[in-house]
Amino acid sequence: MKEKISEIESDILKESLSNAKEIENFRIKYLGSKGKIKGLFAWLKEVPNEEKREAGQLMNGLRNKAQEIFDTAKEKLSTTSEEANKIDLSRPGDQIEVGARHPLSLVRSEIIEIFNRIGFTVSEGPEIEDDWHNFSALNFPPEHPARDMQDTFFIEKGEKEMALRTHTSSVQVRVMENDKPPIRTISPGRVYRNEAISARAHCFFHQVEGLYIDKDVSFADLKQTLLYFAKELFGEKAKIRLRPSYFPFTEPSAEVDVSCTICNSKGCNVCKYTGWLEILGCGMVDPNVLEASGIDSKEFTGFAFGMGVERIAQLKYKVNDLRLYSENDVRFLKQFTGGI
Ligand code: 2NL
Repeated sequence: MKEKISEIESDILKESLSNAKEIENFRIKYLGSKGKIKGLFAWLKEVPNEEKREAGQLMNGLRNKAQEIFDTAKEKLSTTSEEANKIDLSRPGDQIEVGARHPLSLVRSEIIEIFNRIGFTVSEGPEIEDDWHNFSALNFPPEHPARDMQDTFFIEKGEKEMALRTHTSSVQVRVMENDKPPIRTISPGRVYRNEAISARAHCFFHQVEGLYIDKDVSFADLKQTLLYFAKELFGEKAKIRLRPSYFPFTEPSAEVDVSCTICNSKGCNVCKYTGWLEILGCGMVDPNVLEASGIDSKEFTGFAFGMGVERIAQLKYKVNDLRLYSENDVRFLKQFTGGI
């Protein structure tokens, strides 16, 4: 009997009690209702009377020892995990970095707001277009260079040959096909050109195009609308000038310059000492374009214009490399604050 007790005692001392599972196993093995110590007490009946007293004391001692080892291990475990979970509420919080809006998105919003104020709605459409909406409906002749693989990204989509839109005029064709005049809308969006990437060119950029169709819309309406736009965007002192130009979808067509806001038209390296900055292209919608979309060109006339958001943002924020817009370098992006 004594041997059995000392054997269990030495076993107890050898046990490892470093985690909750081991501690629980210890309890079951020695102190539980089917444990080894309980088993010893059951034997006590068979111990001869003269030895009972001593055996009982030894067993009680063993049980108390096991209980003590168990209690100490359990307490140690709970204090260490409590220690680890303790949160120091007096510590300062982590700094949360506040982002800034992308310059292109700031400028796009500004352009949209300016045209919203004079009744233009916003229309959007697909970036993958068919030939009709991107070229044919816009009066591009079949052999026009823009239809070349070198200028446009073509993609095969099922039976039909599709292309990444090269301008958002395609969205406006859809508007003309679906709505009746008067139409007064702008279409902001991403457009694609098959060009080598450099500081001055990228294979995608962002446009805002505008379209106004009604009875008796004239070139004077176009000029005044664009003057209003230039003043809202660049300040009350801004002047505009129009130079004759050519686009397949407008006739007559013009390119619009705004007086250089950087040097007050005195001449600087941004305006290349001309005092003027080119900001957009425009013109009266070609009657062929109106007819292609089902609008009677004898009853209605319209003007249209298109501008590059990168170009306007470049002038506003003096960005000298187009690639900065799409590299997502935080040192660049952090510089534009226009509210979140
Ligand atoms: C530019 C020039 C322009 C248009 C876009 C247009 C749209 C329709 C009909 C006629 Cl549906 N014209 N858009 C007109 C003239 C110029 O963009 O330099 N864009 C960056």
